[in-house]
Amino acid sequence: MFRGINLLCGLVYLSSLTSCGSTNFGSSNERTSPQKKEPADSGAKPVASPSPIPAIAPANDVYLGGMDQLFHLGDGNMSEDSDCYSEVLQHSLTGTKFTFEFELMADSPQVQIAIEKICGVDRSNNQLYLESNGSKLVDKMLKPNDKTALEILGQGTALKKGKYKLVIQSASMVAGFEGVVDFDDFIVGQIHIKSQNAQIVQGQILSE
Ligand SMILES: [Ca+2]
Ligand SMILES: [Ca+2]
Repeated sequence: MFRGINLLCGLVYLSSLTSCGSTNFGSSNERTSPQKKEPADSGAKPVASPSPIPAIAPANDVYLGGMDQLFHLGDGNMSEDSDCYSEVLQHSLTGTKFTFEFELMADSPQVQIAIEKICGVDRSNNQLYLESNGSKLVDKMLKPNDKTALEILGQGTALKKGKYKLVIQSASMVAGFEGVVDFDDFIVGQIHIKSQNAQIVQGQILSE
């Protein structure tokens, strides 16, 4: 599973820039458009991640992807009054769903996980979960007031040796008069994992 990090495929970004120029999106507003049910999962395979993702050395205190990499989720279409607009624009769009894989090399009685950088969340139904062996250990929604550090696992949470996935999915909704599907655009980064005694090995960082 953990064979390395995929490099950026620019196709996703280029196609979204093309969409940005379409007048269909002129009325999309992440704050004021009526919210509707998300469409079913497209079943897309993981294809790319932002480039280049720095490799990190295994340690018991790591930032997945390093300290400096920020990940832009969404579709690149935002109104200027959407949260954190100018900062989100500075980061290349890479997909609507991110999976951060890591492996805990031993049982640990205390593991902490936090997303220390998050900006641009306008909707209340962006999904976040921590999964291992098909079970969701944490399952929550990213909300507009999640602006600074977001605790995923608090101090004192025990985790077993094994592979884990932290998944973040941008919320979609139908916006404007033409029924265009819009995804909430926001950035996340500084995904900080600490364990009391076990080394943490970064796996792949995937986007869809
Ligand atoms: Ca959007
Ligand atoms: Ca947003």
